[in-house]
Amino acid sequence: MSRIIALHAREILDSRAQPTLEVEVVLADGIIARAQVPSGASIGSHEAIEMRDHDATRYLGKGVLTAKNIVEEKLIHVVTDFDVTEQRAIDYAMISADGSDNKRNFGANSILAVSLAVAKAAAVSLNISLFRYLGGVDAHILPVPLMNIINGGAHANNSIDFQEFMIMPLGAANFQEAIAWGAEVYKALLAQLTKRNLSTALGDEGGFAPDIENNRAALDYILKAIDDTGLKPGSQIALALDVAATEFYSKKIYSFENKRFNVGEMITYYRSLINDYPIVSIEDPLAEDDWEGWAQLTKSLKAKVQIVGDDLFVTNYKRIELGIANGSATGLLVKLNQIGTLTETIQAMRIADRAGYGLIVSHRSGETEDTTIADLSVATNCGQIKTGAPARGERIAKYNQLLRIEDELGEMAKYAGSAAIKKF
Ligand code: 2PG
Ligand code: MG
Repeated sequence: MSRIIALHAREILDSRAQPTLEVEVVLADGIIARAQVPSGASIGSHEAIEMRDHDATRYLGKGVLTAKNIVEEKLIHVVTDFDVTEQRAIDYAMISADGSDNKRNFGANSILAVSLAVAKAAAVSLNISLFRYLGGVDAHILPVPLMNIINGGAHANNSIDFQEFMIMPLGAANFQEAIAWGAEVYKALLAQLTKRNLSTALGDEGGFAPDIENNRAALDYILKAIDDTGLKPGSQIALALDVAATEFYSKKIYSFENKRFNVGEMITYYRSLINDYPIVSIEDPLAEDDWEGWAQLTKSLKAKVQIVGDDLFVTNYKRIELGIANGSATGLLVKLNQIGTLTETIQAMRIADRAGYGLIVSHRSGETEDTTIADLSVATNCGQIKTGAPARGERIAKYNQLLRIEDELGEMAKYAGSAAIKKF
């Protein structure tokens, strides 16, 4: 038993030179644990609200000193004297103190930073790993990494309209091999781009951001890179996309590559991509409020690919329930800061899981060295994690943590592999 006695909050930097919040929880037994929160670029309009200073004289208005003060002056009174293992009660106390439906009063960043630091402090206090604390005795499945190796859309200033082109090492024997394969393909892609005099500059998530003609060309480069490694596209390394289609949707029309598509034409376009490339997962293929389109697309493509809702669901159980009723998507992207507490995130995952959805725990494009999502992915046995390229410190921090967890689990560790993709 250990009670919370203090909170320290700090404005730190994320991976994009933008401030973010870090919080330390102090327990009566002297234990201190720290968590840091990430931040998105392609933010869904239904996400919980980030508290920013809007003081144009600092950090272009993006400072988080207000959030820091909320933690140290308001949330401290909410969490003081709770036993650190009372996660659910602590999270709901913060939710009710905020009092809004989207955490706009205290900010999802303030609340989440405390929520995650509390969980980490509890694990330290109990002297067990975070994934074991969160997941209990059955936590043992290492997720398939969705490694984003070509960046476009809002994550890069290149010519590619889709946001993320990812590889999934489905056929690896274990997580360690999955990482090795991912890194080998990444290096082979670097060589391919270099050979063609294309830019090897990186986007926000560590993937390359070359100026290439179109989405198909990006997929072709990745296939060539896989080929160069001697691995088999499809069975060993499959492909995944995050279209982030809200970014190019307006008035019922999707505009990209200088063309205009209605929903029916989008479905036809995706069907042709799926026929030509070993794509097993497509995230946000349509816009965040195009419910009708999502139902239509899910019906026609669910037998072929996992269809993942990110901006659609924003890790919010109400929107997930709407989606289940509406026949939208077959997978949930899980982002802690879209909803703002650990408890609500786990609830959202459980609801989606019960409906048979695939689950992908995810980073944000603006990240820190915090590795909580790695532990969460194993704790929930969810089978998939999306945390960027196998490059850049804030991305590999998560992959390296998963390597440590695999090590700690030893013989008990099981790599999700192709079973991670649910069949419909
Ligand atoms: C996404 C994420 C993470 P952002 O759209 O899935 O890859 O991007 O954090 O910018 O919303
Ligand atoms: Mg997304």
